[in-house]
Amino acid sequence: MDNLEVQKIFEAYADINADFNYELLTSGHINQTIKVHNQGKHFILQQINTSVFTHPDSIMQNILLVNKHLKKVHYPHAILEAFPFKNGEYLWEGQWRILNFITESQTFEKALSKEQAFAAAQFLSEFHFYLQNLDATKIKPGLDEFLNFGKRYEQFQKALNQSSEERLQIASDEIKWVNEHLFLLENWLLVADKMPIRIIHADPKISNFLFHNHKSDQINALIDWDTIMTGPVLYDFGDMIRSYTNLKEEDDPKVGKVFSYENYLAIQKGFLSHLQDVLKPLELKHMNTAALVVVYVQTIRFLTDYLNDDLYYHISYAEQNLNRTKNQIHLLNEMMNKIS
Ligand code: GN1
Ligand code: MG
Repeated sequence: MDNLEVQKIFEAYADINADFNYELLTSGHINQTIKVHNQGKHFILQQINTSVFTHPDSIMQNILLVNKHLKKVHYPHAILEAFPFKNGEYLWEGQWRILNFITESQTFEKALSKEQAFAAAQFLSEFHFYLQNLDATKIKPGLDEFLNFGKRYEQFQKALNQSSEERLQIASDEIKWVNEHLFLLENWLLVADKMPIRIIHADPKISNFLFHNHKSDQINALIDWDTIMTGPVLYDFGDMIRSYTNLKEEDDPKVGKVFSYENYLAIQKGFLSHLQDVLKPLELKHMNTAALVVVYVQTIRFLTDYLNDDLYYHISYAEQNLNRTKNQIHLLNEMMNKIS
């Protein structure tokens, strides 16, 4: 991505001033994100990875729909705004978009404290509370089979058949571990079909929360709405647990002191803060099952991608997907000692 290309795309949105400059933001694993400064203001210019998000139009429609609904119900926090290009379209060349940059914020890659974890879970809970009256049938499918966990396991099996001997050898311990813990997936599948279908965020990992730039346990906004879809709301709970209880970076392969049980309890409390009376008994009963399966599925996804020679997630070094796998396994091993 060179200077001229960024300028050319941004120019399709606005005239460029002398103060124009930009920087790449590198935390996401899928899309390419650029922070642009122009005419005294900041914007996000983002290239949607269309091999992952095969229906970018649907994603943009979902974002506009959720934005409109949250404004209508007076949601009290900053939200994602998408801006049209000069030609009136929300996507340029089918893949570039302009979003608002939410100022005075900072992001984290792992939680600092249980207070921070609680605040984030409360924030997500409130997000769901305000979304509950939005008609779920209006949400367009943007990502095929994202929540089909059985298929994730099939894709793992397929990768085992197609992978190089070398990677199969290097990852043999992790492959064995995944096969020995299939019961985590089976436990979830026993109840999954009975879960209410709601609108979910589907990617509430810590780096998708914008925290106040001076107060690390105050949240300005929940961003990255690309995965907004319909499904079990416990997926969001599970993914928060996955991200906010992990005391190490997502690709730290070291064993020991990975899982924070106090963060787990804080997230549970925060998640229920606005949803205690909204959730059905079946949902309340299976929070642990969901937390365990979401980490298990993420383990499978990282391992599958390693076996497939890193086709899906961006990597910055060769073993990163394997290290991500190891980290999820250590997290899950510690989680299983505390919850079941
Ligand atoms: C991906 O793109 P990003 O970094 O927000 C992935 C999530 C994973 C996450 C793991 C569309 O999210 O499902 O949980 O990485 N998004 C997609 O960090 O696959
Ligand atoms: Mg995402």
